[in-house]
Amino acid sequence: MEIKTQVAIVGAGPSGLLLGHLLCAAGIGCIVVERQSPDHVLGRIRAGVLETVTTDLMRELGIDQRLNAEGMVEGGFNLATHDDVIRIDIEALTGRHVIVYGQTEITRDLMEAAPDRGLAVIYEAANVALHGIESRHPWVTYEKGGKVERIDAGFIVGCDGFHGAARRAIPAGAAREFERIYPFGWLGILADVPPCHPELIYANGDRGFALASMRSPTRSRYYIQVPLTDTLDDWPEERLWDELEMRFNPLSEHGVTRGPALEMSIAPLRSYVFETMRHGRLFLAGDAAHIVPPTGAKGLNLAASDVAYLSEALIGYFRTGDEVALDNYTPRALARIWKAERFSWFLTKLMHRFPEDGAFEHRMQTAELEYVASSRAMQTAIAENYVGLPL
Ligand code: FAS
Ligand code: PHB
Repeated sequence: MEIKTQVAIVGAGPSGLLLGHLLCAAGIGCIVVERQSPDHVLGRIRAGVLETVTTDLMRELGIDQRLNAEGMVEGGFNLATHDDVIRIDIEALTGRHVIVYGQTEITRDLMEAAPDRGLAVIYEAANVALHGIESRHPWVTYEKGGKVERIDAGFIVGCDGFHGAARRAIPAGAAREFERIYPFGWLGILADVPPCHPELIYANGDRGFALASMRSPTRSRYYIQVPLTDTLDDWPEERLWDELEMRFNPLSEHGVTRGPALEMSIAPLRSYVFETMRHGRLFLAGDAAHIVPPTGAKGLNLAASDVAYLSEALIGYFRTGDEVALDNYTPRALARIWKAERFSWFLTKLMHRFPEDGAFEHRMQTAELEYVASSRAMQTAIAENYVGLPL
């Protein structure tokens, strides 16, 4: 079967679905092809903190009902050492806030609203391949039900994450890559237990980094820094709950409540930027183009700002033929991406124990945290970045 559309989107994660909704809402024809099943996509437990950049898009699309009902507005978050808690009052310092609402729920809301929007999403599309990206008539092929299908499009947008096919379709040497791989990972657990504290706590204690987050007043999300050599076999639930109690009971209002894990996973940490987000008629958005360590809660929100810029440029092109905004997409998006990369790297360096660090580096972390505690200017700088820099 041959299909023609204006924009073919590869990947139905937050980037692909947000972009598909925005284009569809503007009357631009688009189709999303996703290699996994809907349940598999929803089964990935990832981000938890949304900037208003992201929630504004959901409101603009009229898909923010559940987000407004269930999202937890957070006017502050906490940085802690093993025995001291510094509250960053983002509401007082910036007049803005963040919303705690899982990426899974954002994806579910976007998925469920797709049929009413008229957004076609093809799941379980195997072996997606991109063709003719340097021509004016690119196309995507994929396999489904034992047949090879083809989608001819005016543009292709790679929203297929870090391990997707789109970035790899760009010829080697066409872009500079920047990468830092961190010497540790995050072990995460999701459980239906009440959070230990009303706001997030990022802790840099003697035993390393830990994060107490949540999804709702009855569902918690915790992380601890683990060596890259660790696997889930090294972490029976009880051992992890012991660690979390040690780290957060002295710091939190309620103390840690144990419960059976709904999910446990270990995620590697990396900073990565692919310094072009366009090659011919192929664009990249979200994790397909960049990765941040989750410390700054930027990953999902950067995907949203990419999509905000790109949808505006594509809609403008299809309405007026003007290509200026398309030409400006890469520099415009990269300007915000690099600032988020910096903030995520800064907070990762400040809050984690690096194996190669010695006593001097630990003193630097201690001094920096003491300065944060004493300086409204430093707290404002952190708050501005945490709530998200302007588009
Ligand atoms: P995604 O990776 O979410 O989606 C890409 C989609 O493309 C997937 O559905 C995939 O199946 C599909 N795909 C891939 N290859 C394909 C192909 N060849 N053909 C068709 N489809 C294909 N961010 C935060 O802000 N906070 C966090 O705590 C946080 N934790 C994370 C934990 C982990 C383990 C990971 C990997 C990321 C985490 N992130 C976090 C970042 C994460 O939330 C991303 O920023 C976000 O998922 C980006 O969304 P997408 O760009 O849509 O990419
Ligand atoms: C989460 O709740 O999953 C979460 C929150 C903040 C982060 C990272 C992860 O910085």
